[in-house]
Amino acid sequence: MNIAISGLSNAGKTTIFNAMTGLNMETTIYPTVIEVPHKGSVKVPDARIDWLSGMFKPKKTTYSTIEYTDFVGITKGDIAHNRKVLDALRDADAIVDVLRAFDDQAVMHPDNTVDPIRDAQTLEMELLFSDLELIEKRLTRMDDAAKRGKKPDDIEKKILIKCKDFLETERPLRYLPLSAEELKSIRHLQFVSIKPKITVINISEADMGDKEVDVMADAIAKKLGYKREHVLTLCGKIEMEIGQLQPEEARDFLNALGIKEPACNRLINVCYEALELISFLTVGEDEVKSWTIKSGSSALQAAGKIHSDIERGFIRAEVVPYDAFKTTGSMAEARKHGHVTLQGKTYTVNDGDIINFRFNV
Ligand SMILES: Nc1nc2c(ncn2[C@@H]2O[C@H](COP(=O)(O)OP(=O)(O)OP(=O)(O)O)[C@@H](O)[C@H]2O)c(=O)[nH]1
Ligand SMILES: [Mg+2]
Repeated sequence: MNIAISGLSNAGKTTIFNAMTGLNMETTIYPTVIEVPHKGSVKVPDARIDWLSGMFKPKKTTYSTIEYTDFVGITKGDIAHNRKVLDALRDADAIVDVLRAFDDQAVMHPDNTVDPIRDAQTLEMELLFSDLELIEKRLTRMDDAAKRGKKPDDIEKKILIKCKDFLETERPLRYLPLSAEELKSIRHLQFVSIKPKITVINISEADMGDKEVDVMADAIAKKLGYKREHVLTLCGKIEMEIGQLQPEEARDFLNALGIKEPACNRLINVCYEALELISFLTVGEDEVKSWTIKSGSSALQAAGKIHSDIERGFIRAEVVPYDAFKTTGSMAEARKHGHVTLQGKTYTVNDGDIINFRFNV
């Protein structure tokens, strides 16, 4: 899973990237110039994998991973610059907008004042403009080709016009209902406003724990039409410090500040929720591993995630829910208590299912 961190310059993107990854990229009080985006991978913490690993003592324990990308800021009205910035996040599964809400005279704001709602609107509009530009170019190219005698792809053209009309009402494509077929026919264009969006409000150290912060998050969610759960508040500066600490020290620091959970974990949870992802688990003496799949996936799709051979030769999936397994303590006991079931290809996988695939190639 690839998550792109986006925002205006100096919003705290790199600070938050560091907080999420534990890396230590340079943060500056002026807009940064980098040619290549920062990338960093982190493992997705999963207490179930911790426990299963302790139990099976496998040679290898593998957690799911998330890759974060951090690049330069989006600039209001600068289509050419934004094209470059947005091209770097075309592969991302979701966009995290960082909105500046912290006060610091020393850190310049591209629009001079701190106003997270305005900035959220700016960022959304720049995504719309970028997608509109892409559609217009594509339509012109199709018309030119038609003039040269090439038969236009009427289906694609119709969907492009539908998207264009929607964008012109100033709404991002993620809210346009499209059929699976329509989505497939425009996938190659890699629209940016179609990607799920998560918002991080970067607050001042002094505002941590302040009720006003929740009021601000409510207002942003309402104004932009975001799900409230997809709007997080955190103090980038403090979270970055936490990210640099050893786990033990981090825990003491979090306790002292009254922070229940570090923002890196909170953001991962929101990403899973926003992208409708779940995990299934495989266990054994060799490896205990977590696999990330779309919620609603079938056993056959889960098998394909592991290997195309397992998908092709699928016979049955032996499934035991993690909680049931944990209470019984062993596969034999789980079986005895009837927690292990045999499922076919169309079984809908649940979060936390421990699956053993029987297959034949
Ligand atoms: N006080 C305070 N300062 C912060 C916070 N987050 C970031 N900053 C400061 O704001 C400045 C900009 O932070 P960066 O993380 O470099 O911002 P950016 O969005 O990556 O900026 P560009 O890459 O230049 O677009 C730095 O001096 C940070 O230390 C915060 O939560 N509180
Ligand atoms: Mg930066």
